[in-house]
Amino acid sequence: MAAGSVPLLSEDVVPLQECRDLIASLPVDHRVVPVRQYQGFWWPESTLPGVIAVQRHFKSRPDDVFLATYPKSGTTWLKSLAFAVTTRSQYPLSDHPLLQLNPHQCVQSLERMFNRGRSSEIDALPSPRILATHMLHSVLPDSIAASDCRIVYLWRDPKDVIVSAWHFGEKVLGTREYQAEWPVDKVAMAHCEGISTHATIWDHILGYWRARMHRPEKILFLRYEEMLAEPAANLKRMADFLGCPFSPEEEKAGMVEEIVTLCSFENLSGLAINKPSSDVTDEGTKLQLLNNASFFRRGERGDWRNHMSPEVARRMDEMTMEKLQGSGLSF
Ligand code: PAP
Repeated sequence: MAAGSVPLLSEDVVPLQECRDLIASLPVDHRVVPVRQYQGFWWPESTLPGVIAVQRHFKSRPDDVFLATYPKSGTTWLKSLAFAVTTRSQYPLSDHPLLQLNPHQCVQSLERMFNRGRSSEIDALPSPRILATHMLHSVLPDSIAASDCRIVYLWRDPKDVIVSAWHFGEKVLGTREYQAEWPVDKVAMAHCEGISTHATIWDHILGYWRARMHRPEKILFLRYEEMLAEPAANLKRMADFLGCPFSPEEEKAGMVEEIVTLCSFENLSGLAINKPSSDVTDEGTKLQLLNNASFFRRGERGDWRNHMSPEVARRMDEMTMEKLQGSGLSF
């Protein structure tokens, strides 16, 4: 599937008029892309039909696994690792689907599939399903939030998230005017004031963190920077959590390191499937459709230093500390 090759919304998922009327009635902000306020948070208008459709129609299964992230926190990487680790008995690593497909084709994004009228493909997936979501914990349907499903939550230094999203925004909007009008510092400061296209990073993290308090055995927290530093140890944590721990024989045979290498930025970003292809504009949203290469840029920690002023970086760090204070989550 080429990302964005399907219609944005189909009437068989959400009665289109009903959804349109609801969305049209929500507060709107047009400063960057149209965003609407829904259930206490701002959402890109183009993603909202999918979110509402998930809330109304998605039925989880007890053995579902959700990969939850704030956008640009390492979703692509998490998808590849979770897919590789859970399917390792099915595919030899030398001839693996991840060598032919982008990770977003291996693990579907829940609200994106609903947005595109492709929810039946989610229903058709065999159990146990692995699905990804950017939805805040507080807006997940009860069928996920109050269920026994496992959730892997990956978070990342908010400064790097902002920078990654800023580069991505330029690709999606297809214009350099965006970068000129919204330099990184301005985006970051707006984020500190709660102005963002996807709620704030802190609200997102804390929602899942608080949910984890109630069912720690069902929600695993991973950090992008820790995964970069110790990929094998974190992969093993994930495998244990997902109920498919590496056996001593697998460890001895080097399976953990092989999966780490398969899913590494260097390997995935160098594959033909993840190389840039020609950009196309989506008819519905007039935004650039994403090509697979859009999900690979630098894959490092600390790139904020190249884009954010020290003052703004300090402000972001203060916000992170203030927001996380007392939560038990440290940065
Ligand atoms: P999404 O939420 O839109 O799916 P997501 O994958 O979370 O995007 O974010 C992309 C970031 O992950 C990019 O970070 P950067 O802009 O700071 O470089 C991308 O480079 C990084 N990334 C993608 N794949 C990997 C990987 N295999 N290892 C480490 N980082 C990765």
